[in-house]
Amino acid sequence: MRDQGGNAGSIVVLTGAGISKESGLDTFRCEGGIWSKVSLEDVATPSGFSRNPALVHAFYNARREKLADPQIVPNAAHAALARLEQEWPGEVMLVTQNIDDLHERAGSRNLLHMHGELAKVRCGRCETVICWRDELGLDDACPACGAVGRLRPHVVWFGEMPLEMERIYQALDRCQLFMSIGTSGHVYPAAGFVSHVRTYTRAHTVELNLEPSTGASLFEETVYGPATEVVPVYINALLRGGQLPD
Ligand code: BV8
Repeated sequence: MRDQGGNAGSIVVLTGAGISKESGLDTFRCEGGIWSKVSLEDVATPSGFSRNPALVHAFYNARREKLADPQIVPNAAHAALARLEQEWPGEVMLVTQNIDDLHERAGSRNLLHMHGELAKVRCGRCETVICWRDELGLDDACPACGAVGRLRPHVVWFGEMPLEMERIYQALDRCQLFMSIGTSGHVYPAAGFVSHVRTYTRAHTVELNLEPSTGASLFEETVYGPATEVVPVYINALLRGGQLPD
């Protein structure tokens, strides 16, 4: 489908932890997932951080260390999304719930991390955001203002406002295709994007996931299977056809 101007049409892609699963990173709600090992209230809420900052630092230090493992690399699904952005003649906006950097490392550039980034920390005093790939602890000082023990992961916890929401809704409002990949559809506002698109646009909506998400019935099209299989096939067909589905 081309928009009124005969343009190729713009695409918004939402990804979740499932797209990084085959790269070796855990998901949250699958069997054996992150939330089956630790309580999200303890490690992914502001109250958990103020109650026990050392526990939260240990949780994110372990995930930062895992992400630094040379075995953890982008997979074919990440690569296919980077290719879509490079080769699709219209805009491709990638919105990820993930805090890993696998999309960047695969080559995606028009990318928004709505839940923050594991490789960044933020100062609770001066709000400066700093790249940080090492361990973070209560003895560390902010490189910008010098405050000690005030650094926290630059990650959006439950009850905190996700990042870049205005840019995300602007992209959703002008898209002709909305793709949701590797997410269970549990966490809002991301889980509400498909309803927003269905309500305010005529965009085609497709879910590509290992199994039906909570919001599966809201998608016009659904494709199930491992991301490294179904995502490249779907994107190759899009690029070959040069048209968005009606
Ligand atoms: C906010 C921290 C408001 C980073 C995370 C209605 C409206 C608005 C808010 C709410 C609402 N109802 C409830 C809320 C509150 C809450 C919420 O949604 N709670 C849920 C649990 C009900 N939302 C919030 O608090 C959000 N903030 O709304 O603020 C506000 C307003 C004004 C002022 C201030 C605030 C903040 C949400 C962000 C929380 N942070 N994580 C981190 O540590 O990573 S969320 C956490 O879940 C992760 O970030 C993750 O990204 C996110 C979503 O999970 P998924 O990515 O979907 O992962 P999951 O394991 O669930 O699923 C994986 C899927 O992959 C599965 O479907 C599986 O089948 C599939 N899969 C597995 N393997 C493969 C695969 N697919 C393909 N291939 C494979 N190989």
